[in-house]
Amino acid sequence: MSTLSFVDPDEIRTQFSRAMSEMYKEEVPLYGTLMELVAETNKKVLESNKAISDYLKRTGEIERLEMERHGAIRVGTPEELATIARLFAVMGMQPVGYYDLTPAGVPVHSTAFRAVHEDSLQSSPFRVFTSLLRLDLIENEELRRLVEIILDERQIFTPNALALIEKFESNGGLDAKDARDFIDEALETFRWHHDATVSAKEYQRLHDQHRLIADIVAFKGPHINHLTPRTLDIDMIQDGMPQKGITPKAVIEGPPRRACPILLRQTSFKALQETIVFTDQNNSATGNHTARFGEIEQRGAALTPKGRKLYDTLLNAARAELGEFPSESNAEKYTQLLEKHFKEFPDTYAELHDKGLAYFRYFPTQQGIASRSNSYRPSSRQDLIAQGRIQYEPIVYEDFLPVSAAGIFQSNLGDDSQAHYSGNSNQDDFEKALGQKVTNELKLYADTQRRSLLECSTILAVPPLV
Ligand code: OOG
Ligand code: NI
Repeated sequence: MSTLSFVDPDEIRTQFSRAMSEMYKEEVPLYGTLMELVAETNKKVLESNKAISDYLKRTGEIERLEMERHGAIRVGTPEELATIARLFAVMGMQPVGYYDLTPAGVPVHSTAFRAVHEDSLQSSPFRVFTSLLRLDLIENEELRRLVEIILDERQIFTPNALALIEKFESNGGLDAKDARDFIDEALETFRWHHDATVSAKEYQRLHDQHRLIADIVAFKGPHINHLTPRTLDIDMIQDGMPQKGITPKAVIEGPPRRACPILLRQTSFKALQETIVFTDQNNSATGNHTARFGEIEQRGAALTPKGRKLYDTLLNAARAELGEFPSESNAEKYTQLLEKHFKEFPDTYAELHDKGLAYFRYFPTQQGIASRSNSYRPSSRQDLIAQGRIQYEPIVYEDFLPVSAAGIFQSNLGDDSQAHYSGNSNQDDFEKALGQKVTNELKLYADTQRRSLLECSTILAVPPLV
């Protein structure tokens, strides 16, 4: 078979992300309402803020804005995780980063499946935050055994999805028809099923251990539990939600509002209570389950290890001074504390750049191209910047933040479910389950930065810049 007839994995991901959004809008109508609010807000920002709109046009981000979203799923076994990795690979998504959620009392560890090259991210930035249940943290042996038996019996992939994954792997791609079928079949894994696979009593036992365990174990598959569009002004969304009949979580996770956004700010609306049917019930006798919600994010610059260290220090300082978990009752105080502590974090792109706090992409300027000469020997990239031959823009942070993710989990599990796990972070176990190593996200940003510098040196005909 010729590779010419294969559909580009970036294209499969784009279409899959769209199909997933359509399905979720139907399943959770409030997500549709949230999408409308995001579209209205982004439009307002683009109309009133020329600097942002110019910036998004310059970097091409304006084209991915509408498509921008991430989702999240939770799987139960190493086998499910390994097969999910193969399914996402068909769409050009690789596991990036390792997140340990146990310090926040959530018995999972996670990665994010996403595209890794800047060109692929540009065509579709769709990511899926994927968590694996840590069965080793369930202390009750009998319950652990029950979980194993239930999970052993389920198959979360359709036979056709599995066949198409194999076809992709052996042929190196899928043609147009197979790609279309693959999207339909893959979607089934993420669909909501209102009939549980356990009895009411079993559900209660799982739920009593941890609400998340019931969500992972009691259903036919790892239903998508939220989808998240990207907004240009998350504070405006947080304030606008109640007017649309949406209840936001108490605080926005991540850094405070800034002139130069960094990393990721997130908020969500609380999970909905949904009717489910247990195996020992029928449609007239039903139970309830709370799991699915909507989230919104605002993304900013990716930070270098030095920048990230400063971020973690300031965030921890603000939280330590608050002295308790951020909640409705201390939300205002938390915002003030964040703002106070983050005054230490430089808030101009020039400082973020010169102090090595964030990653940047470099572009040759018109002037640089016009004055290109083979005899010019710059001593550093700072020279070229000072002479106006190259320019830079921050690289968007494509990943997640463990403290924020924990806050999102918690707000949707209810505040009554704080558990304490003594087990430690176990990236090795996670990678064994996954069947591969996760990519270090910082390396990807450094690679993108380096590639852009090399491109500048080629275009400007100067020796390779570092
Ligand atoms: C995942 C929560 C984390 C995020 O955006 O940080 C997350 C989950 O609830 O399964 O999605
Ligand atoms: Ni999320």
